[in-house]
Amino acid sequence: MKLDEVTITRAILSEQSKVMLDYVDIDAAVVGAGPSGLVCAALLAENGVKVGVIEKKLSIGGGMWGGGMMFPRIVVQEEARRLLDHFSIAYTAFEEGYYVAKSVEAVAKLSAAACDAGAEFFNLTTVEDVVIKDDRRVSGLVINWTPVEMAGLHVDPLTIACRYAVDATGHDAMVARMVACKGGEVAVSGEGPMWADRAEAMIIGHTREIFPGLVVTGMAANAVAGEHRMGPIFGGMFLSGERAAELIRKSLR
Ligand code: 48F
Repeated sequence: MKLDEVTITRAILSEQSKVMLDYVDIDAAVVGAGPSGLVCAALLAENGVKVGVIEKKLSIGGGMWGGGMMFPRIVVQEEARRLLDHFSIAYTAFEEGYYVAKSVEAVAKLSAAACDAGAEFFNLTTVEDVVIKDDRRVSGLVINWTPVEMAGLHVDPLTIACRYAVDATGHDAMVARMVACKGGEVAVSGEGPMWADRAEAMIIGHTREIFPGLVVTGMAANAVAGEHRMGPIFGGMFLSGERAAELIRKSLR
């Protein structure tokens, strides 16, 4: 078979343009492809929700790749072990209730699960603003290519519509901050110092719809609430992603 560069180009442009047109209006837009966003997206997609994951970096996986201080292992506690099983992430038992998984495998399996279930990924894409109209609800996201932002180019963004936006942007809680600074009744307290036990216990309660149409999950949920950080234990991230998916699924039903 003789290969033609222009056919390769047409293949990419044609397929991706179709997807982008289709995803201009979606049920759930998950901002950030770290562990909480990936779990949320995978579980939403598994339940038939049309979900797009918008990730500003080239790579998917957020802070999970690096494990603890670049030792590529994550710890997951008993309460979240069923989610390791659900996503077929292998683990070994350490002490009672502590399980250790490979960070690379965790990212790969969560990403694969989200893809298999039908979630679409838009990497290299930064959310730079939100749409809030008279109904005082986040009804869309303003997006641009990350390299545009990095180069400081003056290029206007595009906008997608969503029934729900999920702030899974981690420690910075970027979408919540956008809503707060655009006059939404949202306060972002910022995360507290390390306290793994408390941070993991509280994160599920902090995973909630903080403004109509905006659900926070993962470290963003703790940062909004002024809650502690937890370091490289990831059960809370998985459970928070699951909780966010559950909230949205129930509300869309
Ligand atoms: O930080 P991140 O992994 O978020 P998470 O799911 O997990 C936190 C843990 O990794 C760890 C921890 C717990 O165990 O403390 O830190 O809460 O992933 C957040 C993702 O959001 C992307 C960012 O590149 C990262 O991959 N992101 C941030 N801002 C934007 C964004 C934005 N404006 N638009 C698109 N993506």
